[in-house]
Amino acid sequence: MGRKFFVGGNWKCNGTTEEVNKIVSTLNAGEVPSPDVVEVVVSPPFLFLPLVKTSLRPEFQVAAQNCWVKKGGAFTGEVSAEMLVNLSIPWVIIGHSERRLILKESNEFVADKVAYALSQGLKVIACIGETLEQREAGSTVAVVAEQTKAIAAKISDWTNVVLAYEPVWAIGTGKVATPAQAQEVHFELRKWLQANVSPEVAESTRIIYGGSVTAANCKELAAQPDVDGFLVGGASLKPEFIDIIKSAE
Ligand code: G2H
Repeated sequence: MGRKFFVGGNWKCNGTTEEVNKIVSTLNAGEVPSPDVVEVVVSPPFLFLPLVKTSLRPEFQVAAQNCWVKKGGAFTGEVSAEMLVNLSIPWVIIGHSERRLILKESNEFVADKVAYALSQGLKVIACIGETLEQREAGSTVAVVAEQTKAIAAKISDWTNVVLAYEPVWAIGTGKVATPAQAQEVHFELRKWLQANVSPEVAESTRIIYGGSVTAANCKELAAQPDVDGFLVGGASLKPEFIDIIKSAE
């Protein structure tokens, strides 16, 4: 079976109730391909998750942008995987580079979060990607392989994992990876999964691209054989997100 195209919208730390309602209205009115063709998941800040979940068209799903690394308890300011499950939030983004770099989340910590979230029944969008310095040093593939290896060491079932390749130098900068650059890394990641996990997991796991994806550049990226969708930041707050969803066709 082919890999179903996946489009995620990462709203990051943006939005007021009014703005959230406006984005949801735009999404609800948008003409998009059928859910057989594309899986759409939007990720508002925690506070807006219940509002978005209840007001969003039913074929679109929601994701949290993070969750705690283990069972909830005395961890001030954190939100546990159990709480997300309790509120029927099916997806969570883990290991976004903004958390890896600003909040110093290590490969191991991210991998522990992925494993714990999966163990609780959540589906995970696991983010990986190299910095500009690492790319310029020629270590892109080694860096993303190391990040993937940390996750692979802690999970055995990849069914509920989407891998998001997000080069840090392309995030929110307007400097999108070229289709060839994205394809090269996605191809290498699939090869890594084939050699180190299994050919089945390599074949079935969706590897999506994130980093300055827009309506203007998504078509060419989507045409790459190993690009199975997108994780969209800035453009997911705008009506052009509908056009990005349409790139699935
Ligand atoms: C990468 C992406 C969404 P943007 O972080 O995860 O953001 O599309 O704004 O570069």
